[in-house]
Amino acid sequence: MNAKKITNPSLSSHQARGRFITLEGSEGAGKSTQLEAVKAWLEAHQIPHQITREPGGTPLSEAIRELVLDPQYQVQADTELLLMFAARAQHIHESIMPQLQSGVWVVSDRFTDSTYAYQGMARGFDLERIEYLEQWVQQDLQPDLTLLYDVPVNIGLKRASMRSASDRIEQESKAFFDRVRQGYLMRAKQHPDRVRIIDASPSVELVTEQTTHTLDQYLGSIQHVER
Ligand code: T5A
Repeated sequence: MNAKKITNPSLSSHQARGRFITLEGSEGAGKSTQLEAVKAWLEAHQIPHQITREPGGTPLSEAIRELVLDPQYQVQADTELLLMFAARAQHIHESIMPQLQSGVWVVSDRFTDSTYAYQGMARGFDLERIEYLEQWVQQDLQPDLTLLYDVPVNIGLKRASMRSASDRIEQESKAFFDRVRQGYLMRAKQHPDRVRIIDASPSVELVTEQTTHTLDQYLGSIQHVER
């Protein structure tokens, strides 16, 4: 499909002053755990920030999250994809863009790379459809930095199972999550300037070291450009 350029008036004057950082990875990769390390790093650098997540991040988007992850519903693939972008549209307009425009850094536990990995690669959705929705909902908005926590699927699923009851998507097969992992690695290959792969297999402490090192490098690179 040829994605037609769609004008979205509330995004057209996008001038992000804050930075947009996303954390990605398959189930149990340790994103939520590492979010604490990212928060501590931002606090240590006295950077004003907002921590958020997808699907979610606003009252309406959190309500959509409840619906889309609830195992009691049979959710069609189209419905799942559209709900992810519906939640995202609200999140961007109500929270992400206003924060970025006021100079606040926004850190999101998942964003559109999740859609490419889960709905695209794992469910088998035509990636051009996702690109179309992405362009519609996000216009020019892309993360400045993505930390991709990569872990073998069996380790991630074991960790996730120890944490809490499975949501609807967590009940998918190992083959599904193999495709999710490959989808993420493909995204990293396609966006080498933005996506940093972090080996999420070792202990929390070692993964945290990689996280803070990557953030230090990123800060160094933007300070160099701004100088
Ligand atoms: N989704 C989302 C889509 O399909 N499309 C989309 O567009 C979007 C945005 C969201 C679901 O929605 C899907 C993807 C997801 O299925 P979620 O809660 O954000 O759900 O995602 P989950 O991956 O389910 O979150 P998890 O909590 O399972 O994974 P995390 O956050 O990666 O892992 P975390 O930090 O909670 O850790 C899990 C357990 O492992 C331990 C932790 O203590 C915890 O018990 N752990 C470690 N143990 C050993 N060594 C380490 N290094 C560890 N790091 C963490």
